[in-house]
Amino acid sequence: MTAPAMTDGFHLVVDALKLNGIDTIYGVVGIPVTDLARLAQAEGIRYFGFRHEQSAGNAAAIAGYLTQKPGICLTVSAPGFMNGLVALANATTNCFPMILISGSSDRAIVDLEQGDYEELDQMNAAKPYAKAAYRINRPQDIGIGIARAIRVAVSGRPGGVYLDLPAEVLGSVLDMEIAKKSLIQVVDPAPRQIPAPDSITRAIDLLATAQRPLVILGKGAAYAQADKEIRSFIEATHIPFLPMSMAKGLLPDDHPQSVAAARSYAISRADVVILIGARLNWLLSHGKGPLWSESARFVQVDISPTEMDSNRPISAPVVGDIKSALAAFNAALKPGQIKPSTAWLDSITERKQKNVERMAARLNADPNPMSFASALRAIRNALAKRPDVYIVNEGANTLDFARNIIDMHEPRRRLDSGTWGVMGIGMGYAIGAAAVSGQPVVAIEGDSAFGFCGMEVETICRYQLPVVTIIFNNNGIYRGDVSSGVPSPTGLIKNARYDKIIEAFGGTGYHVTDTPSIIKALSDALEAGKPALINAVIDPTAGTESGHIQGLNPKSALVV
Ligand code: ADP
Ligand code: TZD
Ligand code: MG
Repeated sequence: MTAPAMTDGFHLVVDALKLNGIDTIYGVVGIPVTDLARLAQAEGIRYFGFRHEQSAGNAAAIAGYLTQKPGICLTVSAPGFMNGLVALANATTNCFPMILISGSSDRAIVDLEQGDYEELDQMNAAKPYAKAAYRINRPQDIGIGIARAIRVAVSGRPGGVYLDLPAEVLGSVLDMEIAKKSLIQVVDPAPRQIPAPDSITRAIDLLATAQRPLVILGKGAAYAQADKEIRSFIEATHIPFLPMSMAKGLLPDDHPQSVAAARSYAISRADVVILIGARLNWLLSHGKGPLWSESARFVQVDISPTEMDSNRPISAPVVGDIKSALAAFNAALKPGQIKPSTAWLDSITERKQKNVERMAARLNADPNPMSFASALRAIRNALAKRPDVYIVNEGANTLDFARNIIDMHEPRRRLDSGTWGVMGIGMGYAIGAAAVSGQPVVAIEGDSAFGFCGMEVETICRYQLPVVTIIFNNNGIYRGDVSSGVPSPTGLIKNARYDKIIEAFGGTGYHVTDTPSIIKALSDALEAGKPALINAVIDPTAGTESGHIQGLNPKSALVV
């Protein structure tokens, strides 16, 4: 009698991922997952090896956002897991689907705290920061464990899932026939969630009473890939729209109905607001005064029922997925039923024009050293004919100015610090975006922000990804030190040559101090389609502390 064919945990994990259409893993290997990555690669899954798990996790999270499939991050136990956990928590906070898969040590030893190699109760550590955390304790449960992780990550409000794989399970051997039967192909992992018809009627009735309606598009709307439905609703109703940062480009920023250039004006005067995939969190001043009017009423379209009334009463909640909800709006709308007043549209146009003219003076100046605005105008000009380019953006002033100055023309092309305002997502997001799209990426980075993830420049060079990183080098967090002496808490080394970092790995570095050189460097780098880094020298006195959110920064009355 011949022995039955056998398989093991490593193979089963790879088989389960492949069966569910997972084609890419981002991670850092070591005990006990080295063979897992090796095997995945041998079996045709793309593997991107990083220098730090946080960046691998950020790449996985943004890949999830862009594809609606969970991005996979693979790490070793305890410290590797903890490094990845920040990215998992950030993904959950931003509603991005990802799965953090970490190897773990011997449970018998971990649970009695007997001091194993890389000992940590990872599943319980992950729980507060993830949408769900699971551990697979037997090889025959790998199929169901991965199926559950996928479904939880992408269904309903997307988020991060932690999946714990003990070393022992990975190495366990199993009869091939039993193993095959244990695998699960998830059917319809993110089912449509069709909103109740009466919730659509209620919302349309409310919008029909509005004189001064306003649409706010959030990154949930971008995630939903309902671009056509959203555009036709906005254009049919003529309601002015305001994109949140990552929703820029859902409709082009130069669309006549965009009120981005008159944001506070439109928000403070709107009488009925329809939120589409945007939360009334700090980024929208919680829907409260002084920015918002007391009397404004809200329609909110969101997949999460508990988002309603979280900060302000929602008069017309529409709970469902945005694609289905907007299709239902479009089907139910009668011509002319929703009609913003002419006075409202005219006053917005007038205000936009005024603001654009005021901004123009700042944008057209060409100071030496460069200001944030002048450098960004140069980047905007270099990108004018490249709507395909993904923009990654972090920093404080670098983030705030770039959000306003760099127009977006395509959906899901702007990726930034998001809901947490976190630093360090830049290189991970750039790698994830390049990996899933194959398109060029321009990462516009504050010099401090870049420092959180800068070593991933080696990863970019190793995989020869078309990523151009532009560092806004103002020698510091918000601003550089102008005096000599002990470095201040916000200061970074003066005149750093970040361009040399990429040269160490064979990429192209540019050191630029004026706007024509930025345009040339960026155009050349995009043309080459190869890893490049532009060190753009910015006036160290130009920034403001905390950028545009100074109001959130408590100041000691006693410190001079
Ligand atoms: P922004 O920061 O751009 O304002 P948020 O991250 O605050 O956006 O809000 C995104 C919202 O979108 C979340 O409340 C989330 O539940 C919701 N969401 C995500 N995907 C979908 C979807 N497919 N359909 C409906 N709502 C969604
Ligand atoms: N740590 C993390 C993980 N996230 C943060 N947001 C911060 C620290 C605090 N922080 C900000 O909020 S912005 C910022 C830090 C450190 C850096 C700003 O400096 P920068 O940008 O060089 O990136 P500018 O253009 O100089 O303002
Ligand atoms: Mg800086």
